Amino acid sequence: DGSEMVEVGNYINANYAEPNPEMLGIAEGRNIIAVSLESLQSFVINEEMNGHVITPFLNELTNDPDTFYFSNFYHQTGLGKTSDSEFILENSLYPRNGAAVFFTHSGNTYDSLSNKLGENGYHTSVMHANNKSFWNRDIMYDALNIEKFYDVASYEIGEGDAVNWGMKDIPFVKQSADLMLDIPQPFYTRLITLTNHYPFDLDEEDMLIPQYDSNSRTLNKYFQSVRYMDEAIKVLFEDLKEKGLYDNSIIVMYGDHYGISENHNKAMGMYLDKEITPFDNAKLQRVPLFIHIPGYGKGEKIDTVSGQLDIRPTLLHLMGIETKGDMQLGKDIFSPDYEPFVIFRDGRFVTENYIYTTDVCYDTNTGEPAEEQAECDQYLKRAMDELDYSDMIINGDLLRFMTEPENLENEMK
Ligand code: GP9
Ligand code: MN
Repeated sequence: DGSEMVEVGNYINANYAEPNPEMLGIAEGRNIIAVSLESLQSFVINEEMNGHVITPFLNELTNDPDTFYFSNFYHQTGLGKTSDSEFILENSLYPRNGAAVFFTHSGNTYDSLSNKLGENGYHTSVMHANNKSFWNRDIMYDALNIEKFYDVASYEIGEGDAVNWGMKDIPFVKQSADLMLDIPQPFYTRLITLTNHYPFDLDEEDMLIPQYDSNSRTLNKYFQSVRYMDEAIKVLFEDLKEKGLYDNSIIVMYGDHYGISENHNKAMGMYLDKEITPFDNAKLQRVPLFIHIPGYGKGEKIDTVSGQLDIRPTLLHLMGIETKGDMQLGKDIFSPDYEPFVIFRDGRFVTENYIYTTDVCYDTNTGEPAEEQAECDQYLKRAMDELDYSDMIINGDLLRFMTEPENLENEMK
């Protein structure tokens, strides 16, 4: 109700992180091309598998002067997997616990990234070669004010173009770049890749490295499948350049959620050469984030602890769009007020010094339980509060009060 709105609003205002004046608007007016990297976790970046480089193109980007690469960045998704990552990116709110918010709250009012960019003259869309109703996307995209959904019907899937869950990523990114040529600029489009999805099956010709040799067929195929996705991203960059879409765009790429679950701890332990503890499992929730700004030249590797909820404010500020007063729970990672504190949907959290999981406060430096378990207590309380506030916003459909303030006035009478 209205009083919840006031309480949540106070919390959000108190936690607002101002944009960094040096970063505000550095990508203003450019097109935004976001890429959801299916099931991509950070543990493969800048690493090898039995002597084979797994992500050669992305590795190059981690050292590229036009790129910010975030190496300590966490997914914050729950059961809604890809759809949760979309929800987080668009709204900077937590998804729901135990249910996919794309199904349960598609009737809400949202102030999404797409909505905000739309208000600033952008044409907004999503590109994904799957049925439009998967994850209830067609309905939720209306609620998120996404102008156009290029679903499977927008793609031509020729012979040999499909594997595993559907259209292969390489033909998908090529046709997506073609589709972009028809969108009036500036545009914000989000590509959702699909090939690197469990069970990670590929056609022979797309196996660019061998499989791994553990007791987990899933992990064995994962490396090979990730290698194919890396190739697809390289093709996307080439195509954007060829089509003249590259120079005037910003490309934001992020892993949507983990691909290898805890069921494969034994095989993962063999690959990482250590026994996987709950501390390691939490660290394995890192997914890569790349913000690539052609011609920028001052990119860096950033090891700040950060998470998916931070993308919306960070990106909007880079585009020169302010977010003060927005009902978002993430923070601009470049802000001088940024606090490294990432809360997972299931209540685990990560700070610079601690990782809290399975009711234990771990020291991030040693990976062992902290000597003072109470060090986590203040964060634990805040983590619970923040998840509650997010649930309050979603369950109470509080954003309707933003678009129709008279509703709030009436409720407060
Ligand atoms: C399906 C794709 C994969 O359209 O987004 O979904 P996931 O299983 O990863 O949530
Ligand atoms: Mn996914």
